[in-house]
Amino acid sequence: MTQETIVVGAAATANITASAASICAGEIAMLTASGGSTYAWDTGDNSASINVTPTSNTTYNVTVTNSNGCTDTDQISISIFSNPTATATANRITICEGESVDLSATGGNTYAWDNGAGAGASPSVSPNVNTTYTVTATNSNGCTDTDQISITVNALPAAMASASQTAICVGETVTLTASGGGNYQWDNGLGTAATATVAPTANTTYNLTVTDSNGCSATDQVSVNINCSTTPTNVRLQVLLEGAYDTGGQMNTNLTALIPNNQPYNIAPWNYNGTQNITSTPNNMVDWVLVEVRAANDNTIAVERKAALLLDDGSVVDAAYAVNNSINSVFFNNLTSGEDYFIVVRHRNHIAIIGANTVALPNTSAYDFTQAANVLDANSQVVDFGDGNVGLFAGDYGSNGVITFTDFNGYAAELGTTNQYMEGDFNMDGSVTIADFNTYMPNASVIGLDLIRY
Ligand SMILES: [Ca+2]
Ligand SMILES: [Ca+2]
Repeated sequence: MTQETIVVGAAATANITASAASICAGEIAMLTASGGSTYAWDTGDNSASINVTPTSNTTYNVTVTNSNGCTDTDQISISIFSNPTATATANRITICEGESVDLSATGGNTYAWDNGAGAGASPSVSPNVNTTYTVTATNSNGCTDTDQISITVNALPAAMASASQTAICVGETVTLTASGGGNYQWDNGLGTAATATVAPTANTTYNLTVTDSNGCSATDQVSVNINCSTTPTNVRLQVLLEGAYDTGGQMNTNLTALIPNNQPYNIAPWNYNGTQNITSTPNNMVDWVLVEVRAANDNTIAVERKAALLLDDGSVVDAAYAVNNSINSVFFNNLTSGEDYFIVVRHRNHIAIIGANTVALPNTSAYDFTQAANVLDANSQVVDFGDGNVGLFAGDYGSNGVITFTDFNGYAAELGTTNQYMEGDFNMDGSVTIADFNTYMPNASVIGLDLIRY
C-alpha cells in the first residue's frame, strides 16, 4: 500500500467592490475584484479592476483563481438611474442689444445655466453679444443632462440727430438731420424723413428714433435754443384782400400753388430786401403781404418792415409759419416792446392801408383791419364786403397807391396768362382774365392815402 499525501491548498475567496452600486446611465462604475491572482470577468476582462458603463441594471460575475489554482466566484449588481432629458428654449432667439430674453428649461428637478444665467427653470438674460447658454438639468437621482440655446444679439443702430443751428433767433428756421440708417421717426410731429425743417419759438428738444433693418431701435436728440441778441416783438393783425375774398371772413386760396418761395417785395416800389422765404407753401396761404410798423408820434416814419404770410382767415403770420403752424404773429426785431405804433399793410396789387389807431406792440389780440373802425379813412380806403368785413381794394397794378387807367393797361398786357403769379391777377386765381377786369373796374378811381403811397 502506498500512501498518498494530499496537500490541500488554501481556498480562493472572491470579492467584488464597486465604486458605486447605482449610477446614472452613461456613467462609469469601477468594479474591483480581490481574493485571487487572476480574474475572469464575464465581460471578458481579466484585470482585477474593470470599468463598466451599463445601460440597464446589470449583474457582473468574476471568477477568481489563486496561486494554487483554486477558484471562487462573486457577483455584483449595478443598478442604473435614468437620466433626465434636458430641453432649453427661449421666448425669442434674436434680440436687440439691451433687450432681455426669457430662457426656459424642462426635464429636470433643478437647473444650472452657464454664462451668468444662474439657476432656475426660467432665468431672464440680456446678453450684449451672441451667446449660447447651456443648461444642466438634474433629476431626483442626481442624474443630469444638458441642452443649449443660442441667442443672437443684433447691435443697435448708431442713431444721430443733428441740427444746422442749435441757437437761433425766433423766426429762423433750422434743418434737423437724422442718420444711423433704416427708418426715422421724429417727435414734435416732424414725421419720418431723414431731414426736417423747424422754426421753434422756444427752446425745444427734438427726439429721433432710428430703427434698422433688424428692427432694432436707438434714440438720439438735439436741442434748438432761442439764443439771440434781440427779442422779437410779436405783431398780430387781421386783414382781408378784395378779389381773394370769399365770404364770412374767409379768402380763397386759388393762388396758393403759384406763390413764390421768396418774398416778392424786393422790387420797386417797395424795394424791401428782407430774406423771408418758405420752402413749401402752406395750403391756407393766400399770398405774401408786406407789413410796415410806423411810429406813433409820426406816422410818416416807417420803423420796420417785414414780409409775411397772409392766411385764408385773414391772419398775418411770420414766414416761419410755413414750418411751424403754431406761429400766429409776425416777428419784428427792431421795435421797442410796449411802445405804441401804427400798422400798415401792403399788398402787391391792392391799395395799402394804415391803422386808424395806434396799438401797443407786442399785441396779444390781433389788430383787426377787417373792421372799418380800425382803418384810417375807411370810407375811402377799403371796400365794404357787406357782411361786416372790409378789405383792401384790388386793382392797384404796380402798387403805386392809385388805381387808374394805367392799372388797366398793366392788366391788359397780361390778359390771357394762366397759371402764373401775375400783378394783373386782381382776383388772385392764377389767371388774368376778364374776371380781373371786373374786379378792377369798380375801383378805377380809388386814390390811396398820400401818407403811405409810393
Ligand atoms: Ca396803380
Ligand atoms: Ca384772375
